[in-house]
Amino acid sequence: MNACRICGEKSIVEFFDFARQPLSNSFADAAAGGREFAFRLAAGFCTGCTMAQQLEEAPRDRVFPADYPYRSSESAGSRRHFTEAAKTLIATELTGSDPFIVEIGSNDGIMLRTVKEAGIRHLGVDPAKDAAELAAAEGVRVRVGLFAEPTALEIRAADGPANVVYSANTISHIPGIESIFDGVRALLAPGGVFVFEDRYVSDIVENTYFDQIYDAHFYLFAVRSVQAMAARFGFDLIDAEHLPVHGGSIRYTVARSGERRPRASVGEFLARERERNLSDPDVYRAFGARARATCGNLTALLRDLRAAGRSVVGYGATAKSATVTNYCGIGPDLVPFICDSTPAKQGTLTPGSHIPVRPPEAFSRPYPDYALLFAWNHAEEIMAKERGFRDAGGKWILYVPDVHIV
Ligand code: JHZ
Ligand code: ZN
Repeated sequence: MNACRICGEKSIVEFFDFARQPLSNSFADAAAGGREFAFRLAAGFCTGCTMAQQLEEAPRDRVFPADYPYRSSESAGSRRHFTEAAKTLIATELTGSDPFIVEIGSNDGIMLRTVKEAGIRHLGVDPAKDAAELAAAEGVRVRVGLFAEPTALEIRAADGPANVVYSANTISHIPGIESIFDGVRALLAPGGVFVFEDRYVSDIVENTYFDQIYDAHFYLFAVRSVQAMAARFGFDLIDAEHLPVHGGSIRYTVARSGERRPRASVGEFLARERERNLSDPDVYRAFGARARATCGNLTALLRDLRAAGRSVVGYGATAKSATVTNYCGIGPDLVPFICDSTPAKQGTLTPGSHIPVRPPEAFSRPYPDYALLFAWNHAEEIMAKERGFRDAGGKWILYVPDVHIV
């Protein structure tokens, strides 16, 4: 039995085994043709502290290399979301004299651009050098590297303590999470807050978003498990807010223990999670069974369409799609290419499944009969942008919450 990465108890119940999987963002490696790194992707639930997590970890320097291709500002929805996030922090937590905010995993600087424009002191930290350079080109202050206590101490010595440490879609990606909390403790000013957003396991389970499990997403956070984790490292969870991004996320706000009174939202989420039996391993096992059924239904549909001579193209070479294509066994024979707007992904191959990635312009030359939407979390934006596809009689295939055609 595996030991929990948070509480150390040997109390993890395995609920899904995806077998060997590649790294979800290693598009360039796949295209280079050598042997691709693979690891066992499996998920379990800790009956001790309630944290859902992976059973084996892919090395972080491989998961987040200098040429990590994901760009946070690639979608209009994401740009809007991070502009709003920055404005909210500016209005609520960055109101004192000469405030300072540090972002862990700042990517191309999309959130900090708004902070910079407001004239507020800031620093982004990210190991993805290529993305950090894009942030710097926008005038955002960045430091290339991983965030941990030594980094935090250096930042504090140079810039003073931070009123806010913010992070989106990053904290759940870091197995050795104590290094993050040690760093935050060293960096936060008295009364400061650590605000982080990550996908919500309740939404994942409820909607069978099995593709949200891949190398980077080491933990699947819930309000209860995050509260327990924060307490373990000397912090109180003082607020939780549901966000619609990525199929449902939560913005957690934590403060040093005893510094701030928790808001009512925390208790409300805990009650809802009890109602949904989110601490019952059977709920996760049932999710696993539904995910297997989805895979079977999706490959059956794609094979039927191929047999009927219908063309299918993928849309959005997401990290999530690595799990779908590799676990379900979908290769270029069923989906000959995937369109994606990210320049760093175009001209490469999808990790493991080796489906060519092409620019969105390839979509209409000519339109396929069907498009498999891997970027389902951007459905509205993409379907609006690709209105011509529907007008030409094209149909979208979705596989969450189950396989259906729209
Ligand atoms: P999207 C990544 O996951 C990785 P992914 C990471 N682990 C994470 O947690 C989240 O992001 C935040 C393309 N696209 O956002 C761009 C179009 O082609 O679902 C992207 O490659 N046309 C850090 O990769 C992909 O789809 C469009 O119009 O699952 C979307 O990726 C739009 C809107 C997007 O995240
Ligand atoms: Zn645990």
